Parts: sequence; C-alpha cells; structure tokens
Amino acid sequence: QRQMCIRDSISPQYAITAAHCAPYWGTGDPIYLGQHKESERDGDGCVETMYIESIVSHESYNDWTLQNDIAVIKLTEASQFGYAPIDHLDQPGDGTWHEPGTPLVAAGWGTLSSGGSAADTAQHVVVPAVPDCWETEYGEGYDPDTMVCAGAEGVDSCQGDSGGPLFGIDSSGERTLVGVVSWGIGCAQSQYPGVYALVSPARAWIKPRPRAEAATLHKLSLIHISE
Ligand code: 4AZ
Repeated sequence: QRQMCIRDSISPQYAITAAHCAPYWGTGDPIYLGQHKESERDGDGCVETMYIESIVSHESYNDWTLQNDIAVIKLTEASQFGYAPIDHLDQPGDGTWHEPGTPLVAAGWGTLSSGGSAADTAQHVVVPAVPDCWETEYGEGYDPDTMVCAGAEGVDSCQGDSGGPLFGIDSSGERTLVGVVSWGIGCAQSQYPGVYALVSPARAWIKPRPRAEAATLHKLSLIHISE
C-alpha cells in the first residue's frame, strides 16, 4: 500500500507528498530516489535508498474535504547521488500555470485506467489545467483556494498516483511544481478531471521548515521521468 503514493523530492533532504498519504509512512521507512521500474528497483544502480526522519502534514489539511492535501517528508540525510529536486515551487501571484488549458505534466506509477493495474515503469502525461473546475460535475467539492484540476477525456492521473507531482515546464526546461496528485472520481473522464493540491498557497508553510536547508530548497530534487 505504501508504494501506492509517490513522493516528489523538493530539496536534497526534503520531499513532498499528499497529506492523505502520510498515514502510510513513518520514521525509518525507505524512500527510493531515481527509481524507474517498480520491478527492477533492487538491481537498479540509479536507485538511492533514503530513509524518512519525519513526516508532517499541512497544519490546515482537512481529511474530509481534502483541502491542503500536502505533507513534507524530511529524510535522514541529503541525497549523496546528487539527485536534483524540482527547480521551483509555484508561487502565489504567479499566474503562469493557471490559465485554462495550460499544459502541465502529471507523473507516477499509478493505474493505467480506473480499476486497472498499476504501471511498472514510471509514466507521465500532459494534462490541461482546469482552474474553473467548479463548472465540472465536482461543483462545490472543488475548492479553488487549495485545489486545481487538470486533465481531459483520456488524459489524467489515476489510482496510485496520489502524492505525485503536477508540474509545468518553462521554455528553458525548468520545472515548477504546481500541484500534488490528490483525488478524483474515476480517471480520465471529461466531467471529472484529476484534482491536485495547490502548491502556491502552501508554499509559505512548506518553505520555512528547515532553516539551514531552506536556502537549498529550490536547488535539488526530482522525480524520474522516462523518455
Ligand atoms: C488515487 O486514488 C487517485 N483521476 C489519484 C488521482 C485521481 C483519482 C484517484 C484522479 O490515488
């Protein structure tokens, strides 16, 4: 079950996941950086095994409405392999990734269809941003202050992608973490796009965490994307 949730690394020693995934992990549990295939983790020299020191859910996480569905994981040490984190965390006031239809990328090892089997190889898919998500069948279940939808008929995150990243890629190839895979009804249906926890309003909560490491927070981290 715990492999069902992805962790996005945001600094050499910190990773982000969904708060609803936090109960599945605890101190001492392994985190595998650089993993590509679930089935070949043990023999894969690119995999760096890290361990959880602590995991803390957003102070305003609501496990019923799923508002603020974000948690920060501290690893016992920084990546020695030099795995770099996502380049930027989305910022309040930066509208770059929030126009309807903006292409964003969701990634993970979740199922390839609703109720289907999980992917062995890391997958990624381009999904259009749907910031006006109250116009879908979700209605008021969608909170635009703490969530953003993305997806369309046939393109979506799915079961097991929870905790994974939704990011934008700018013209110089840098990645901005815009959301964290949170919830949805089924997968890849036009009236039910994927719902992601918004990173920008949580940024002030994420950032000040580790004083010493705060400076490096934007420098490293990552998720593995296959070509
Ligand atoms: C899940 O259960 C899940 N289609 C993730 C994403 C979506 C639905 C469910 C969005 O992990």
